[in-house]
Amino acid sequence: MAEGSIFSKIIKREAPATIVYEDDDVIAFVPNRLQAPVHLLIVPKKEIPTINDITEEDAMLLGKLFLVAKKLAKENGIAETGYRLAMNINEDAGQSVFHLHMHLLGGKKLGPMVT
Ligand code: D5M
Repeated sequence: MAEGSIFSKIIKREAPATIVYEDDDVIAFVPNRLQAPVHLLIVPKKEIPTINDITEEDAMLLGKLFLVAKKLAKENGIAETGYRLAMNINEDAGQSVFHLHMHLLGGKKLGPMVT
């Protein structure tokens, strides 16, 4: 399901995005609709639709997402003030792009998690 998603197109430079980080395994870019003053998406290049699809062999990759999140939070000046890392999984959580991604949100006092 992640094949050919908009995120795969961004990774392959077939769709535009403001990319703020990239290495062999992970890319991070600005979403097209900001939900906080600082809002970034941290995305594994591997096409994994949701957390339901991860396996043991993805453990290092998932750890890398957190390391990139930590670095980007620091770079954006929100490491100390606070930020939220969030993943939406499937319909009830409102997942709209079925290529695994972590939202990094901050730059203001964030509201409650469950709405
Ligand atoms: O989050 C999906 C996220 O993907 C949401 O922040 C919008 C973002 N998005 C969707 N299409 C694009 C493009 N073309 N560029 C940049 N960002 C995009 P979810 O958790 O699945 O609701």
